[in-house]
Amino acid sequence: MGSREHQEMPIEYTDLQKASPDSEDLKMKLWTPQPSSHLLYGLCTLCASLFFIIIIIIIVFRTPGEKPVDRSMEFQIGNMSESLNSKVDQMSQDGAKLMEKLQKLDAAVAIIQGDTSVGQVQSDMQRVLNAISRLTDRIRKLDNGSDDVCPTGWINYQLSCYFSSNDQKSWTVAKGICQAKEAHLVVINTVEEQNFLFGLSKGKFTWIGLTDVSGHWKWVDGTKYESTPKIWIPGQPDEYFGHGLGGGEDCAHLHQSGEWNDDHCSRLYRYICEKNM
Ligand SMILES: [Ca+2]
Ligand SMILES: [Ca+2]
Repeated sequence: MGSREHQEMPIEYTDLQKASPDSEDLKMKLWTPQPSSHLLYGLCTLCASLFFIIIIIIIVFRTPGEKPVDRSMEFQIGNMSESLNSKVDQMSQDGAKLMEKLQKLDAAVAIIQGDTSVGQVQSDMQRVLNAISRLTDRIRKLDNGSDDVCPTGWINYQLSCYFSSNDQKSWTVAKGICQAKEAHLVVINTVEEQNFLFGLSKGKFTWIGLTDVSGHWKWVDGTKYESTPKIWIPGQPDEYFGHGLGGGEDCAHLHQSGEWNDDHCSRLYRYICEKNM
């Protein structure tokens, strides 16, 4: 089209030469397109708007770039959750173990309360009642002017009467002699009684009512071995087998020091009987 306009220019110029210089037609023919300031302003505004739109798009598309941080946080939260679950499981297991231990303790307490302690308390109460009865008899005898709280030949100490032999017998024979006297081979309940008996034995070998012929040390009157003092000579009881008498050593006696030794029950030693006052 542009080339056709240039080709038509000579024709129009000829027409212009014919036309009046002030005519509107001439002014229209002489006009050439010029960029206006409004158009430039509009273009600038459009460019600026596009620039800002691009900036906003860049910012918007840069936001997903922060997702690795979010994923890292999600990963850390996941790890914390797993760790927390693991700790909860561990606490649950610990709780089960603790409950099991408590049940065992409860069972142990029940056994102690139902067996040893109650039995021992009952035994002690019976001993106290017997002692009260004997004290009553003693007071009655004293009121009647009698001072023989123990039979002739017996020695009183605290709530018991003691018979110290001059002859020597085997442990088994000595036990029988004491029973015949309505007594028993002496049972050492306290350190004080031990000290008294040491004086009574005068440093002689003397049988006491303690034996492990059954495999466990027992007092002849049923007193629990665990509840009494144990005054063995250091290294005793040694269950010595080298004496040539057969077997080991199952019977206890006071040694010269008053401390205890286990010896063969057939040995002939002095003995001490004990019975309640
Ligand atoms: Ca005793
Ligand atoms: Ca011994």
